[in-house]
Amino acid sequence: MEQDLVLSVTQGAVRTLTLNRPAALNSFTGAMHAQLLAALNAAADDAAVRALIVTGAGRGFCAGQDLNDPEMSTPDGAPPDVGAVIERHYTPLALRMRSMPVPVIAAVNGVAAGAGANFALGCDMVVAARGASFIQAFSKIGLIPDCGGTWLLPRLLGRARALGLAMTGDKLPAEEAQRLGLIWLCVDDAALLDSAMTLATRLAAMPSKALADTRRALDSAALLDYEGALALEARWQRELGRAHDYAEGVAAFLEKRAPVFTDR
Ligand code: T3D
Repeated sequence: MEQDLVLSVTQGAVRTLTLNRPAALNSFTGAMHAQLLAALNAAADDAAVRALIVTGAGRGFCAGQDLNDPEMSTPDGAPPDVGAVIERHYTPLALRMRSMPVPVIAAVNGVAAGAGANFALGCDMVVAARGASFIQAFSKIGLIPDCGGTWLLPRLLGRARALGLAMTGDKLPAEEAQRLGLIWLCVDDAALLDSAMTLATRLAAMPSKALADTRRALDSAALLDYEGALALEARWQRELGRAHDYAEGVAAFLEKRAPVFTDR
């Protein structure tokens, strides 16, 4: 029987996905990747889901690639094709996270190492427990940051801190991660899931399409010059301005009532 390596629970408009291989700190196997991608696709396709939380079971968030996964062994003991593993699993995962039609919050409950750290940092907002930490573990096993790390880290931290963390592979405690601007919020361990749920519930009531487009616009503008970004803003505002949520937002403001957003 297939194990539930990713648990899915929906409360109102918020879906929570929990990585569920606690004995190995929720490290990624091919099977867990497949279940995670399926769960993300299902959340993206379900119009009733308006915000997503990802977290980990047990004491860890995710320790990156499972270094014992049979997928990494070759019959003749030759070196594995790590690039193929990245292309098969991590690239689709990172792209899926970046194209979710709803905001995604990482609730980092414990250590997030290697691709597990960058999976968390690729979410829209990261809330971490005080006891959690982030480790760019790659350099310790002769690899470079992956799962979007080379792109995310310098943008979030600046080159000096990104290189320092990636080269040393040092553990960055959650409190320090918040201070450096790597994550949104660090909270007491016991408050983690409630804090993530409060934030997710708030975002779920907001205009999903505008939030997803905000992510896409910020990422796109990072690759443009100033004029290009201004042109992008005008083009996308034109499109959003024709949609239901803008009309609803303005009407609700003028009528002094709460808006009901439905676009996705
Ligand atoms: O295939 C490729 O390599 C390509 C893809 C690369 C992407 C990557 O993510 S590369 C980076 C891979 N991850 C790591 O190198 C992290 C390895 N883990 C650690 O360094 C430590 O476990 C942590 C610092 C994350 C946590 O340390 P600690 O002391 O809190 O826990 P622990 O005792 O080391 O781990 C608890 C158990 O989880 C332990 O199993 P055991 O002895 O109780 O049976 C440990 O072996 C297991 N575990 C932790 N990380 C992994 C793992 N098992 C398999 N793969 C892991 N990555």
